[in-house]
Formats: sequence, C-alpha cells, structure tokens
Amino acid sequence: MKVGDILKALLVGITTKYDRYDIEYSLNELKNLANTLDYEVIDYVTQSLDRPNAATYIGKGKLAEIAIMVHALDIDTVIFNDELSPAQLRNISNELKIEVIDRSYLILQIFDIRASSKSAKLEIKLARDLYLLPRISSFHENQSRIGGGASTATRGAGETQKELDRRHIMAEINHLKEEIEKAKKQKLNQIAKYQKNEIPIVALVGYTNAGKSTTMNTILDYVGIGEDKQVFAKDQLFATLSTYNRKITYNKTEFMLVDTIGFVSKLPHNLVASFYQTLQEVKNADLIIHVADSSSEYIGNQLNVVTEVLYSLECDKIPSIYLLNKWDNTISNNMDIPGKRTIRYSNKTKEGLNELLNTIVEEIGKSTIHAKILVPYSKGDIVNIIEEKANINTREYQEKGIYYDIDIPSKLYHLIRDYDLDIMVS
Ligand SMILES: Nc1nc2c(ncn2[C@@H]2O[C@H](COP(=O)(O)OP(=O)(O)OP(=O)(O)O)[C@@H](O)[C@H]2O)c(=O)[nH]1
Ligand SMILES: [Mg+2]
Repeated sequence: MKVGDILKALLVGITTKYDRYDIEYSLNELKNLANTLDYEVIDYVTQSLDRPNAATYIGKGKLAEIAIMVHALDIDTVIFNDELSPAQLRNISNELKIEVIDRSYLILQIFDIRASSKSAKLEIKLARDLYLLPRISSFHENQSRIGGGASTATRGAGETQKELDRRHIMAEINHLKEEIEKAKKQKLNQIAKYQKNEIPIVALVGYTNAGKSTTMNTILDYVGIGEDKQVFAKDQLFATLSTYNRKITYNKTEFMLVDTIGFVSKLPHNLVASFYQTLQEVKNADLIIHVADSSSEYIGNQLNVVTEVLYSLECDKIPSIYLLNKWDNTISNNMDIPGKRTIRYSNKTKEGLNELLNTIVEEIGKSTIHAKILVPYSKGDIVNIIEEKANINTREYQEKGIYYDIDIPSKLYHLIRDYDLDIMVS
C-alpha cells in the first residue's frame, strides 16, 4: 500500500446472542477506524451465528459469497469486526486471496502511526509484535500477493525470511519488555512523588474523540497556564496516546489534571495489557471525570464501553462524575445520567466550566472511602499509614493481623489497595 492510496474495503461482522452492542453501532465504529487509515468502506456483510466459526469466523457459504463480492466490487481489503485467530486469518486469506485484516490490526496500526512519546511507542510496538508473531505466515502471504504472488522459485527463500522475521520479533519482544519495565519504574516513582505531596489526581477519561484534551486545554487556559502547556487535540480517533499531567490551582486548591488515551470497544487485549502502564494515573486517581460526547447518537454505547474498560482496569470504585461535553451541539436537551453527578458542558461556549471546576474542588475535598481490611502483622508500614491518616471506626487484633474498619482518604486507599489485602469498599 502506498501512502495516500485509498483502498476499497469490505467490512464483515457477525452477531451472536452474547453481543453487548448492536451490529450497526459496532460496524459504524469499525468504519470510523478504517477511514482513519484511508480505507474507503464500500459495503458490509453480516451474519447471525451462535458463535464465530472456529475455522473461518463466518460460515463457509458466507465466505464464498464474500469471495464473489470481492471480485464484483473490486475490493482491495476485507476487514473483520473481531480479532481473528491465526488459523481463521490463514484460512480466510487463502480463500479470498486479497488482503485480510481484523479490528485489532486496524487499531494497532492507528496507534502505531499516532504514537509520539517514547513510552507509547514501546508499548504499541510490543502489542503489535505479540499480535503478529503467531500470524506471521498470513502476513507474508498477504505481502507476496500484493507484490504479485510468490513464485515456486522464491518460496524457499520466503520460508527462510519467515523464520528470520520470527526470530527478529521474538528478540524484539524481549528487548521491549525490558525497556517497558524500566519506564514503569520511573513512572511509579513519579506517582509516588505526587502521593507523598498528597496532590489529588483528577483524570479525564472517555471514549476517543469525546473532547478530553480540549477540556484539559480549556481548564489550562482558564486558570492562566501558558500556551506551551496545552495538549494536542484534534477531530480524529486516538489523537492522544500518552497521558499528560498538568498541575492546576483553582480556588486555592491544587490538583494534578491528567489527560488520557481514548477508548473504543473491543480494544485488542495486548494493547490494553500494555496500556495498563500508561493508564497508571487513572488507577491512582482520586476523581475520574468521564467525558462523553453528547452530540453523538451513540453516546449510550460509548458510555458503556468506557465503563467496561474502567471496570477491567479496576477503576470502577474511584469516585467519578460525568461531563456531557459538546453540549453546544447535543442531540437531546433532556439528556441525563441517573444516579451520578452529571454536568452539561461545552468547550465552545464554556457552559458548565465553573460548575466543573467547583465540583472537582468539592469532590477531591470529600473523597474518603470506607474500607474493612485485614492487615497482616508483617505490614508495619501499612499499619502506620492507617494509624496516622485514617479515621478508625474499629480495630480488632486477630490471629492473622489487625482487622480494621476505617474511613480513609481515597488517595491512601489506592496506596494500600496495592498490597493485595482483604479490602471491602462500601
Ligand atoms: N462542538 C464541540 N466540539 C468539541 C467540544 N470539545 C471538543 N470538541 C471537538 O472534538 C474533537 C475531539 O477533541 P479532542 O479533545 O481531541 O478529543 P479527545 O477526547 O482528547 O480524543 P482522543 O485523544 O482522540 O481520544 C475536536 O475536533 C474538538 O474541537 C465542544 O464542547 N463542542
Ligand atoms: Mg485527546
């Protein structure tokens, strides 16, 4: 593929009874991802199945239909809506004989192009290598087809190349893991520093393109922080691929505002695993501002996607508020999210900006968590933190340790949570 070439794509998805999102939403999301990489989506095919076919993802008959469509519509690439197993990718590629990719590969490619910080680059490379390693044969076949097909004479050389590539990727994976481990230590030191200074962390989290970075910039501007501290914001998927921290002072209250990576549904698991690191700040946040795009007809699905990712990051217990962003262009003036603090907000008109800042100050001021924990006698450091900083409701000396019922500032709760103790939040 040459840079700037538009490739004609066909999307393929299945619906099963286990689906969390309707297929229309899911394929629309896939189309947006494909457009980001300069694919033009010509058509799509769906099939209802009990579960994906182990060999070919969709049924064999459907695959034959797709082969005819590929020919009739002059399709360059077929994009599948879920991650294909190495066997599925191989079988489908052999049948269709054109470029076949899946949702994970598409997302990995976008991340790869967008990554600018060193740590994001390392993490994306690792996720991509882990994805490619078991699929290397299919990608070689793809390449040789695009290049006119491997002749019998060059096939032997291709095998050697494949083996070399495999070894190269394996070596790179080991190297990347080491580098990421080093970066992780640095990051943990940085977080420990905020915690020592007890600066509350407020994280902007949300679906990609919801307006997190623009909100960060609006707040920076409002509190008079210079333009050089502004973050990159643009109308595109995954504009932000690292976390950015900015110290804010508002009404004599200091907090660390954190801009983060946007989410989509079905993020490749290798990517989520490697981004756990980048998302450490979210795990350590005192308050999460869930930024949602009120101008999107898919806002309901997008809220669910983000809630699920937060759950998988174990961030669902952190106090959070909803920011209904782009209110200047909302699809409904009656929108609300029951049971949660919700602010109608716009970066364009600045509606809701004062409410947002006042709410942040209020929420971080009151953020305490009620926990019941059994602290082993060997964990003297944690006992000290609790005795000094927590409000102790009851303390029982048991055989295995001290059983506390406490109210603790959420900042410290995150510190002690890392010790894998028996903690209950109520
Ligand atoms: N109409 C309108 N557009 C907005 C508003 N806030 C942000 N946008 C636009 O939404 C687009 C995405 O904004 P970003 O701030 O980059 O979104 P993000 O959530 O950081 O996106 P990623 O980093 O890609 O996940 C940009 O074109 C913004 O100008 C708003 O309040 N109203
Ligand atoms: Mg952003």
